[in-house]
This record gives sequence, C-alpha cells and structure tokens, in this order.
Amino acid sequence: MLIDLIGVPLDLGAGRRGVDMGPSAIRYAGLRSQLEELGHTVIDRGNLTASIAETLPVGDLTLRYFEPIRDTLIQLASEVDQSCSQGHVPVVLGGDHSLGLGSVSGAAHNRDIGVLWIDAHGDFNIPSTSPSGNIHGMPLAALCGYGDERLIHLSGQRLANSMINPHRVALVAVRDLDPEERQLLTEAGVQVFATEYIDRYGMYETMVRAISVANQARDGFYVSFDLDVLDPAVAPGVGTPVPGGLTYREAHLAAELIAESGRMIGLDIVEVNPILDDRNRTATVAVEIALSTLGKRVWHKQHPRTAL
Ligand code: 6HN
Ligand code: MN
Ligand code: MN
Repeated sequence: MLIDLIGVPLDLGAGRRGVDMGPSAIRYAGLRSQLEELGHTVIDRGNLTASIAETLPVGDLTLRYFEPIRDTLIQLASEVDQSCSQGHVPVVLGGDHSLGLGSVSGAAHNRDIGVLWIDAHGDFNIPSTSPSGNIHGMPLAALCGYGDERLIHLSGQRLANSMINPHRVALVAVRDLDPEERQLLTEAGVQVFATEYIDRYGMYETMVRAISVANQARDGFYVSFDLDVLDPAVAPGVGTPVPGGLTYREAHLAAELIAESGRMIGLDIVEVNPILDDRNRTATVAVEIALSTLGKRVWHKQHPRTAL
C-alpha cells in the first residue's frame, strides 16, 4: 500500500489544549518505520498549518473558532481527496476530531463512501444542541448534513459533492451522548453500536455488523478513530475520557476486521493529547491500532474463519 501521513496540529475544536501536539507524539512513537516494516511505502506529507488559540478571538461561542478551523479543514479535505485520487491511503494524525469533517469530506468528494466512527462520543451535535460550542463534538452531524450551514458547506462548491448518507454510517463503542444529540442521531438514521451492544454481542459480532453498514457504499469506507473510545486505563492521554471503554484487545479486533474487509480508503487517528498522557502511552497505542488497521498481524494474514 502507498500511505500518505498527514499531520493536523489542531486543537481549536476541543475544550482542552494539547491535542495539537498529537501528530508529533504519534510520529515519535514510530508510526512510519513500523508501517515500512509491514511492507508499505510511506510518504510523510508533514503537518498542515493550524492557528494557535492564544492568537485568536474565539468568535461565535456556539461554534468556537470556526474560521481558523475551517481554514485548516479545507486544506485537509484537499490533501485527502488528492491522496485517494492517486490510489493512496491517507492516514491523518490529529489533532482534535473536528478534523474528521475535513478528512471525510475530502475522501467523499465525488465518491460514494460509508463511515466507521469509532468513538466514546457521537460527535453529532449541532450548535443549538452542543453543551460546549466545541466543534469536535459536531463533525459527524455536519458530514451528514446537520448543523450550521458554514460547517456543512465548508468551502462552498469545493465540497458540494461530499455529503455522507447517514444510513452508511456506523458509530462504534459510543457511551456518552448529549440528550438532543441522541435524538438527532435517531432522526438521521445512523447505526449506533453503543457499548451495551458490545456487552451483549461481543466486539466481533459488533464489528461485522458495523462494517456491513459502512461497506454498502460503492467506494468503500473511511475510518475515523478517536482514541477516547479506548478505556482511559489503556489510553489516558485524551481530553474527554469516558469510563467503560474498549479494551486493548477489543480495539485491535476492530482494527483487524477493518483490515480484512479490504475496503478502508482512509484513516483518522485523533484526540491524542500528550499533555495529559503518561509517557506517550496513548500515542503508542494509537500507532499499534493504526498498524493493525493497515494489516499487521501476530500470525494469520487472513483468519481462516472470518468471512466478511
Ligand atoms: N470528541 N458531546 C460533547 C460536546 O462538547 O459536544 C463532547 C464531544 C467530544 C468530542 O471527543 O471528539
Ligand atoms: Mn470524537
Ligand atoms: Mn470522543
């Protein structure tokens, strides 16, 4: 595989500072060299430019830092679109999860794709339902056409053909939804595989179903992986930790099944916050998950009993 690494040092969409250092932490944990050991060709495209909170006015408190975030997301959408057009697999290093709006819009530009959003949160708020005004709680809603027009049409024409069909979106391991966000998810028809679903059916069954939802789109699916989906004991370096998350092995199983489907067209690894981390543990876990998603296995390349 040809993999493009794209760093997005953005923390304006989150309530806490520090995820802007995520791309460095993930690179430092050895992503590139380990991808190369797996046999991939890796092109590190460096970091996009992102503004710094201290230099800016917050702007509209229901859509905090919208303008500088938009500037970064437009760059990101274009990089991801280009990467996909060349037949490469973009791997986006975050950064707060508002970037998912840029990356998925880029991947969806003139392509019919599904989305696997793997996250403790729904990221399906709109300004009027958001408790925080933080844009990292809104990207999935905007991708599905809900929320502020300025978010939905990031740059007017450029991303006009990037809408995601909510029926091709699976939200995996979610366990913290705001009340009206929950309503909006139901109304949109997103398939929600909450943590209690995993309790009952296990991670294997959950992922087979989630993948089959996203996989119905013609051109494959994009994976947006928020590190806070893991239990805080496994991944402490995140800004919005929620108890009861995925174990290390459950996260790997998800990644392995994604790889086996052969249909992932791009990947986000987001919300790694080195300031809150414990000796770069969370970035290290992020790298391990990225590797499993991109084909790393202990033994079998393709498990004989898996049919997806
Ligand atoms: N994330 N639902 C909360 C909000 O402020 O909208 C938390 C969002 C967290 C977003 O972790 O990517
Ligand atoms: Mn998120
Ligand atoms: Mn989250």
